[in-house]
Amino acid sequence: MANNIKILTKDIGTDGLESISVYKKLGGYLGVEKALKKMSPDEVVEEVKKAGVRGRGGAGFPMGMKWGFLAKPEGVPRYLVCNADESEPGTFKDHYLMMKNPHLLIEGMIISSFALGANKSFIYVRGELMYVIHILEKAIEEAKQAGYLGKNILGTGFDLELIVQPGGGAYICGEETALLESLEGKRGNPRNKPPFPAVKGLYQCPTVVNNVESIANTPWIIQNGGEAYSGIGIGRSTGTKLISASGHVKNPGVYELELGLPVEEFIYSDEYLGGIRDGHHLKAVVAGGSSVPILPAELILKTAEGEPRLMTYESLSEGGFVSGTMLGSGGFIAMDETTCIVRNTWNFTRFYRHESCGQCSPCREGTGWMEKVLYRIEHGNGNERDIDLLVDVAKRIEGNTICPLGDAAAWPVGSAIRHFRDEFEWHIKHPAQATAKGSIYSKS
Ligand code: L3W
Ligand code: SF4
Repeated sequence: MANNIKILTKDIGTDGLESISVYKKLGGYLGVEKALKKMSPDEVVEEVKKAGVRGRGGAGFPMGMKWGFLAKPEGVPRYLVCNADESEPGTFKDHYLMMKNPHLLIEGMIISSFALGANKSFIYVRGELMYVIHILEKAIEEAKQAGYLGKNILGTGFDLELIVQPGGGAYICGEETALLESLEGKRGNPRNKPPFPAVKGLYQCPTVVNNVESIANTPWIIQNGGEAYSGIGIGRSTGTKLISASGHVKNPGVYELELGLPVEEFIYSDEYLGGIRDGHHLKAVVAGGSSVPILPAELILKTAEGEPRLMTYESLSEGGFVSGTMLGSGGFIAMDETTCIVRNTWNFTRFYRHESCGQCSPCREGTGWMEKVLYRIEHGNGNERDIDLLVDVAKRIEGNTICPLGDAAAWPVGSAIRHFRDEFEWHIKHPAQATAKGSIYSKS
């Protein structure tokens, strides 16, 4: 592993970085100069493939492979859409990156649009982040004035119009096909896949949808080469990853770390989270945003086989859904022993019930049902059959819906019961204590 390399955050902290003059002084837009003047679109795609960078929105799908799937029918426009609708509970890294270094994303959008042959590209930003939208619009105007956007960019003949679109204000609009519907001016309902957006996306034209962090990696990849990028990280988890850390840790915030860092080092070293708040200890972690399975402390630090768990796609999912989880979008939520897992699970489920678009019955009905059962357990009205009922409902949702929101609602419930069943049973057996104000589960 390289040592503590920063690709996305290296300049953050420099005064005035959001202005093009400061960004350029630090080497900004050299990636665009190189890609547009010295490389062909296919050569840019090739470098991204070599880099092995995996989609940073949550699914980890190889970015270069997705680019390679883009259909290119004669005379049909192609689009690049940046998914900046970050709404996953526990995930706030794209927000941070756009706010602190907007030109990095814009430079990435220009390089990526050039590679894909898109002349009109969109950044779909979570609607609540109006100030981020203003920062991006200002930066786009500066880039236009400097000749990096518009017609005949840098005299190369490449045209690009870049549009910032405020999101529809719903979590589901971050699902790529719901996002495309919303961008077309419709209600953000997910579409069935296939066809994938790479074949039929925006206005039924071939479209690549990539996350902010994925696109922001491209200027570095072009400047340093795909091979250099793939030399960072471990195995198929190449490069660095932004992690947004929250919960009961001493130093919450956004961190860029090289993939492969041991989870234990990430939690306990002063360079990162600095450990759990004084007088408390780690109980559980949700490593990749609220949608991924929760793990108890012993399984997040080490796999069931006793191997140290690493911050990689592979290591975090080691053990499958029996004893593993997912890196997901990198929303790392650490909980100490004062956390009531039943309450936490109810809270997550309440979120998914509220955000379900209602198109498929297992998700629409199942999230509501799980929320009601969790509410009654948490509020002292649970009965012995409720735990198995929750497991059953979660299983019936999983894999049976149009989009991943259904799975995302089922996994936290299934994993919380798998690892903390005694806590659910305690709530049912001790209704008075479970309902006490500020009730915290305690085995004592
Ligand atoms: C062409 C094929 N394209 C796959 C593309 C597909 C998409 C990407 C990944 O969900 C996950 C979800 C959340 N031809 C293709 C193809 N593609 N096969 O590859 O696709 P998929 O279906 O694996 O995932 P997804 O629909 O993108 C994303 C999880 O992320 N998640 C969500 C976090 C939410 C945020 C946020 O708020 N920003 O990050 C966290 O873990 O549960 O499993 O582009 O088109 N044959
Ligand atoms: Fe809508 Fe839920 Fe179906 Fe996704 S899984 S399409 S959110 S009802």
